[in-house]
Amino acid sequence: MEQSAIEEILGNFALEGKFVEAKPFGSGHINDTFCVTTRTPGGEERRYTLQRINHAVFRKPQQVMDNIERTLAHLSEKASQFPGTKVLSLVKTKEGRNCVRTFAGKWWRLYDFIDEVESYDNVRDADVVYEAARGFAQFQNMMADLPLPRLHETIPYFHHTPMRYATLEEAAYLDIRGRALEVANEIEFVRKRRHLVAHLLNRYLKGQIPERITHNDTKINNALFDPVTKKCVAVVDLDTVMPGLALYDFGDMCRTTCNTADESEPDTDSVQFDIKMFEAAVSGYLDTAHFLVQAEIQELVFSAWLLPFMVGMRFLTDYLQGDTYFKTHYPKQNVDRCRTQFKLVERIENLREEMQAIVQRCAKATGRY
Ligand code: ADP
Ligand code: GN1
Ligand code: MG
Repeated sequence: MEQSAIEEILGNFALEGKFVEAKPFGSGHINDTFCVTTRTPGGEERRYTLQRINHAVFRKPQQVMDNIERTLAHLSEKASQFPGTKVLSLVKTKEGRNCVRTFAGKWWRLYDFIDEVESYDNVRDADVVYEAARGFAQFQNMMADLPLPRLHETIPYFHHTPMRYATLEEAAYLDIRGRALEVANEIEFVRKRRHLVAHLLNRYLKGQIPERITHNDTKINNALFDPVTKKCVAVVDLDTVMPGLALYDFGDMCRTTCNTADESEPDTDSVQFDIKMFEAAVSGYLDTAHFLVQAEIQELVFSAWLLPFMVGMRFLTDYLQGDTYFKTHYPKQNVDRCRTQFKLVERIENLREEMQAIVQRCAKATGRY
């Protein structure tokens, strides 16, 4: 994108200093993110995070922004009780709005850039995983008493696994790009496990697992860390903060923190589920998420299985539908992504008992059983 076009968009916001440059930033699959630098008349540099909200994914961007504004106001009120926590801060437009819709119909928002932090796409350090789990659990803790009304569902049925399965079957049936044969093994992989897709949802519908306010995208790169203390200091990517199950956040966290390979790794032999990282995730989560009920603790292992399964289905569906949802950087990236997720699923199936023992040990250590 041209620097001049970015400068024009920035002209809508009440930012400090004159535009210097904007660089593409981060490795998110959905929004377009830029790190913007400005210079004040006194010669000081300021940094901002400019994002185009992907409105093909988030059909009601104004609802996303209203959720985020409420979330940030609530987190900021509580931040003083949690020393070291940094809260994202939105830069308003000159008219006092939380985002801009351009004449071209694109939606943009601006945050202060959180400086002196690190983010990782992949981790092999148990201390960092413990911290990520603690950080996401703390986020759930802080959001637990958000005053009503209920947050908007920014993507309806986002973690509704039976719906994700039905969409995959429909995509395979319609096969608009003629790709179904090529991924027949992956489709079969899903079908063999279809009896499991409604398990958590059923427990929720029976009232055994409660609805909470959850982040819903707890990928490790959505947590920011202090490079010196290695503490998780902020949680970003708040577009999907909405009502959900705590277990989805836990499972999604394991999906990226316990995978020894990259999400797009073409060599699935190198995809292992690192049990040490799982132990760190369980321990960080249970040490911090004091609100969890017994049924949630019982299902931690299942959720660590379910999330790679569900995200793998979504990558597969996107491939069948022509790669329109997730950003891809080469032709069959969604197939590689799907295969890494399904390899993780298989690894977890072989480690289930060991994982359950870890949960029991950690639960005991925190006085749960
Ligand atoms: P996407 O929805 O595309 O994943 P994110 O909001 O997650 O977009 O932003 C992409 C990446 O940019 C994040 O993973 C994070 O590492 C980094 N990031 C986002 N916002 C900030 C911020 N305010 N300060 C510093 N880094 C940020
Ligand atoms: C997307 O935006 P990003 O890259 O943090 C996706 C998640 C998937 C993830 C897979 C809104 O997350 O649900 O789990 O890719 N976000 C949305 O890597 O669909
Ligand atoms: Mg992200």
